Amino acid sequence: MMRKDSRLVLAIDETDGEKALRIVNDVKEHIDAVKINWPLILSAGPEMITRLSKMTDVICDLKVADIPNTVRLIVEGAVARGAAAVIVHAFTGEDSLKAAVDAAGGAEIYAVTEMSHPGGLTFTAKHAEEMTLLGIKCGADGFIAPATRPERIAEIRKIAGTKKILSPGVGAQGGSAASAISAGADHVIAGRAIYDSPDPKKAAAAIEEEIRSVL
Ligand code: NUP
Repeated sequence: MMRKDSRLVLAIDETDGEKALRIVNDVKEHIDAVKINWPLILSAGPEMITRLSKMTDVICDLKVADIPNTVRLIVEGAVARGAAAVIVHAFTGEDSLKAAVDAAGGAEIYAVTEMSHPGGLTFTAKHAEEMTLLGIKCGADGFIAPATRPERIAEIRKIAGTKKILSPGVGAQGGSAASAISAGADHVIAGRAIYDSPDPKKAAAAIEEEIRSVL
């Protein structure tokens, strides 16, 4: 189970592997986990999952969207490399989502509900509540909900109950950490606002402080 201390997760989409490791090392006292996505895995290799897992919990944001057998293979591969959690899509339906939960073992599965970018309104927003219900039915540990629309975090929280909510979209996408936490997020996810900053440690500390101010 992920720490719930600063309530901040760093999305490390920096594509230079060594730089990514330096940044995570620099900010690790301000974050509960690091989230790794395809850009870093494709540029620096899946061994980044293992290397980062020696520093903090690693959430693999693979947004898995496939048939159950493929979902199982991907989730098993991420967990074997040291992932503490894997993010999957929920629109694939009950069998695929259940396959992710079954394959995770002791790791956590987070299902995407409504995506944070403007295009997230086209399809995902219309089915976010249903996808949350499906996630609960399948035994997901939590959900991804948009910091760019805190009112939607509040709606998803009503359905999610005590399940965890992680909210991306803080900073570069215009969302506020304080608003997301106040709306019911357990953790906020911030990427560019930290790793693209001239002083990532200071940027992470500032977000941590903003979160603390509304707790
Ligand atoms: O709805 C989502 N929005 C989103 O931004 C679901 C996500 N997983 N993400 C991810 O969060 C996105 O892929 C990126 O890795 C991170 C946000 O990064 P930034 O906008 O803070 O730089």
